[in-house]
Amino acid sequence: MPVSQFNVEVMGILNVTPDSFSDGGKFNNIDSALKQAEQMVAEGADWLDIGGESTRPGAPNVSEQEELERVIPVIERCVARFATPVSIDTSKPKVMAEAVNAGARMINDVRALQEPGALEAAAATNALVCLMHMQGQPRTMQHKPEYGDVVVEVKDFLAARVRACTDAGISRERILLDPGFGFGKSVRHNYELLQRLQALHELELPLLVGMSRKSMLGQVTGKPVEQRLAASIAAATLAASKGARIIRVHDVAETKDAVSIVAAMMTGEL
Ligand code: PT1
Repeated sequence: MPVSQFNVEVMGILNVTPDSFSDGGKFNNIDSALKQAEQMVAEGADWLDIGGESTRPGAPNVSEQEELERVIPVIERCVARFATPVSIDTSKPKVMAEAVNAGARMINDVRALQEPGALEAAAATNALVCLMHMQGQPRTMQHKPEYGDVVVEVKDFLAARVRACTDAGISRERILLDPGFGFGKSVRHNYELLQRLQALHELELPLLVGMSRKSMLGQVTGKPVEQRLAASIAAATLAASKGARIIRVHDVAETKDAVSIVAAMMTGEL
């Protein structure tokens, strides 16, 4: 990679999933999501990734109506209030369309536009599209993930999805790729993907990666989710040094500092 092309963006995670312990209803959720967004913007987030469907291992499905009610009001308010571009984390065509209509600039789909109507919905926008690899579905994906060569299989899958996108009228300039850490992968699979992340550069598209607080970090450090900051920073630093373009994280300020050190090393620009 030419040093002049080195730049890493930090994407802040904004989950808009209901708080079952709060009886304040949807207003409370919108309010607390906006407070969180405001903090991530102040910390220098380059993107806000807004999602209303949890896709972590074991998570249940959410209805279209529920997802729309969770994310659209938050996207509208973030777009109105902040200059930071917004990404919508969804697999549902209707949510993609309404989110972009509300001002979202990236469609981040952990199912890589494989749901019926998703390719067409994305093609009808001019948003960026992040295509992620997942083996199986969130509810069951960690049961027994198996691969021949995980890197080859992820790369072949992503190449096929890029082709499906370009066939549907989504130009390559709009596409980012994500290996999908923690999505139907054993701890060994995840670290092999991280070690060989450069192999995905052969597809010649920017990479987005998310390892923040994930169990692949807990399985090495033995720490619960609320004590994975240092491991998350290490993972972000490694991904940045291997040329990832966007790092999706919970802890924006800390990750910005970490990737700024990688950038200083890679470019010599201080
Ligand atoms: C991701 C990602 C995402 N991750 C993109 N979008 C999640 N593009 C949601 C665990 O093992 O990596 N890339 N949207 C969150 N998913 C997980 C998966 C959360 C695994 C936790 C784990 O702990």
